[in-house]
Amino acid sequence: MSQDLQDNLHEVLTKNGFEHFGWAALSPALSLAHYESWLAHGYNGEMTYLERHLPMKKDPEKWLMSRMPSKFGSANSAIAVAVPYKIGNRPESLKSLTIAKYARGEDYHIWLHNRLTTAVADLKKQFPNDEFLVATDSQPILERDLAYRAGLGWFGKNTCLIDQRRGSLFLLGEIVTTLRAPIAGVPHPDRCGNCRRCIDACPTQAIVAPRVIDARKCISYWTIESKSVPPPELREKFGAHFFGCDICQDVCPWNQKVITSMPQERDVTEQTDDRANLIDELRWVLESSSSLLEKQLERTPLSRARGFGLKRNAMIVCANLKLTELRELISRYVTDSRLGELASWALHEIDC
Ligand code: B12
Ligand code: SF4
Ligand code: SF4
Repeated sequence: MSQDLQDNLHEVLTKNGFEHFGWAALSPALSLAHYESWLAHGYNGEMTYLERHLPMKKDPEKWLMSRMPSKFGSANSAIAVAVPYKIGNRPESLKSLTIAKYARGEDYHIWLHNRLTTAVADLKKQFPNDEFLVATDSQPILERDLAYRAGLGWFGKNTCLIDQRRGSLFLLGEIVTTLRAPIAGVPHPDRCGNCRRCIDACPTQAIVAPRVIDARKCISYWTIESKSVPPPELREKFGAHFFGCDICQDVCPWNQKVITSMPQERDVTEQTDDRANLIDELRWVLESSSSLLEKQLERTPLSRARGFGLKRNAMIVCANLKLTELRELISRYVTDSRLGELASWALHEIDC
């Protein structure tokens, strides 16, 4: 890549607020075998779209030919970006619930996508004969693999991509392009060493081996992705978690400085004086119709769980924190075809 090209790209990306980025060829992914074995074990649970994505992840160039105009040639590389979470601006209605840090504001599928799209508009001015496609968890790309090869971090034992200075509390995005990028990033060495804090701290033992998560045991999966109800033996391990989980990142030594510099939010448990607010918020979730919840939480990551998932999550928190104040409200769900069993379990947990 010529120095001019590199300088131009650098200028456009920094102007658009990116400061942690790198280049990688689209393929070959280094961890495809790991991904295939993960799917073969069934660790993806209900996320069957990850099985459908396998052929596209194996051969991204071929698949991208159908997504990008071929008059510019074929896409062969990508700019990978890592962007810190945007914390704050929680929905007014949900100030006290335990929500993963990445989800405490506007949905990154919107704000990060928009920021990348603006950068692409600038790139297009500088490189009118090339094509660019924006992705952030929106295309069948092995994002951690691409970012690793672009030199943005190493694969932690919690599977997250970690950077020595920035930790892992960041999101990944890509600009796939027809621009030739012969200089790939330099992959980070593994800096986990003998540490296993994340593995030991996971309340559900979802990290079944270093760098392998069984999503079917993971709180993040159950509270965000799943369309079902978790098995009873897992529920009590969710504690106060309402949406997502950060435990295996919060305990990571590489995140300690980053966490201290973030706006501090108290996680609400039964010990805090925020209990009344927490109860009000859970009451709002359980009382509102699914369509109202989805409308009110539109443009936030929480909308992904839909009304069903939010009510499911609320009942588990109520049970784990023994919120007797919400007993009557939960009992209304006992005859619900999807949530009935969970409601009965929650009532039992609250009473015992
Ligand atoms: C499915 C998914 C999940 C699932 C499964 C996660 C998992 N670890 O398997 C669930 C719902 C549990 C989940 C949870 C979370 N997710 Co998620 N998730 C995804 C998604 C859509 C696909 C990931 C995937 O393919 N998983 C399958 C496994 C096999 O792959 P993997 O987890 O990426 O792990 C790779 C490496 O570990 C590597 N690897 C492992 N061992 C080895 C060894 C060698 C030698 C090599 C070379 C590679 C290697 O191979 C794997 C495949 O590339 C990506 C977006 C995307 N399109 O990639 C986001 C993504 C991974 N998630 C993200 C986030 C933020 C989260 C949460 C933090 C959200 C939260 N707070 O609740 C948690 C973190 C939990 C965790 N510790 O991973 C970010 C991660 C950013 C980062 N710094 O790494 C991503 C990249 C989304 C984004 N665009 O920013 N997620
Ligand atoms: S996100 Fe939570 S439940 Fe999932 S592996 Fe990490 S600590 Fe375990
Ligand atoms: S907690 Fe330790 S083992 Fe886990 S990702 Fe961080 S450094 Fe690696």
